[in-house]
Amino acid sequence: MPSHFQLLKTDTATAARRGRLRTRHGVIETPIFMPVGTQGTVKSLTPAHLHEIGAQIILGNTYHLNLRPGSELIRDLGGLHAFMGWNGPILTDSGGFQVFSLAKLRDIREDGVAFQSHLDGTKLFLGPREVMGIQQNLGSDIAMVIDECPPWPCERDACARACERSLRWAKQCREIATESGFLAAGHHVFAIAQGSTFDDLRREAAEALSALDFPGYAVGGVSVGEPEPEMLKQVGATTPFLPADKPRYTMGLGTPPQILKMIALGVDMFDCVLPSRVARNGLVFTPDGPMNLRNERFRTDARPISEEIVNYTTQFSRAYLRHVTIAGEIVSCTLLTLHNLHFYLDLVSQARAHIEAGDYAAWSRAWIARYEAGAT
Ligand code: PRF
Repeated sequence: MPSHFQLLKTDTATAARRGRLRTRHGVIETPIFMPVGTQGTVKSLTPAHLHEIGAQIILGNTYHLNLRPGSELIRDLGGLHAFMGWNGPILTDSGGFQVFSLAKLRDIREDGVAFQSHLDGTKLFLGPREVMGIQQNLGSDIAMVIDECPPWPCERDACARACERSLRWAKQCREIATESGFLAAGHHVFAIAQGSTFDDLRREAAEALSALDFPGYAVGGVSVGEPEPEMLKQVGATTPFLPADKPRYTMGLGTPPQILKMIALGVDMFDCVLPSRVARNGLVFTPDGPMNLRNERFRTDARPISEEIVNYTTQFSRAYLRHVTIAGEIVSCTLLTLHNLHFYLDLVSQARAHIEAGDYAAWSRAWIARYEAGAT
């Protein structure tokens, strides 16, 4: 059993796990949701808010932070933790995925991806050496390898080539992190298993990466446009072939029910822009489904968002929250983001308690049924 990850309990009815992951900036209780702070800030919140809602780890992004303000600048100012005033753990994505979704004129080569910045068109290149160097400059507690995420749908041949390239890049990232002392200093590097909708390619990727003995593993290439049953199938085709004693992370998802379903498949870590992004549009989560506060029916509603959930935002009436949202007041983003991220963190905290209690399957089934019955 590796010392950085401890499996405290494995559910008997599902593949859900309760674990504990040690990092240079503290311990993470899993399953966990990680708020997204792409640009060195979780949009509209301060680190004090993040502590208040119980965030244990947040995400940063190599692609964005390297373009602006630059990873050397962040390194020279003490690393990302000091730069942004967050002293808890930080996971950074490697940037490859963001090149595919954001950059102009990208060119995948055998040694990495050449692209033009979406900000000013500057020509740049990211390969294993570059992404590990940037994440080392940032001081990431968990650095991700560079991978190629095939689009959905994807031809089998193209997917197999993307998997081969991703495996090669993962090996190189691990070697670089070993040579530079990054791994020995207690930073973790997670590999990413691709394979799109092809079960055998997913299994091959998971097994080949497992043999390389990474501190943790991600399931990549899911939630890229495929329907939910397909997404669950892909995760289910990957997790059984990852080492049981290492943390597992599905990148970039999902809705509250999807998170509970992924936990049942043995996933320990999640990140998604959904709760923070929709908050900036007036949408809040409740145990009875999402609620759009812009709706006219909340104009005079004196009740809080939810009677069952207590956080800073639930002291305000729906009528007030609707008013500041419709008026375009900045505080709406802060209050609604705080609520939504607290909702996600509270959900995974309940999941942890139910895995410990041994009733995760029944609890999550009932939770999802109520959420879906209320969703309009
Ligand atoms: N790879 C990386 N980052 C990601 C993804 C991926 O496949 C996804 C896809 N769900 C989101 N973010 N490196």
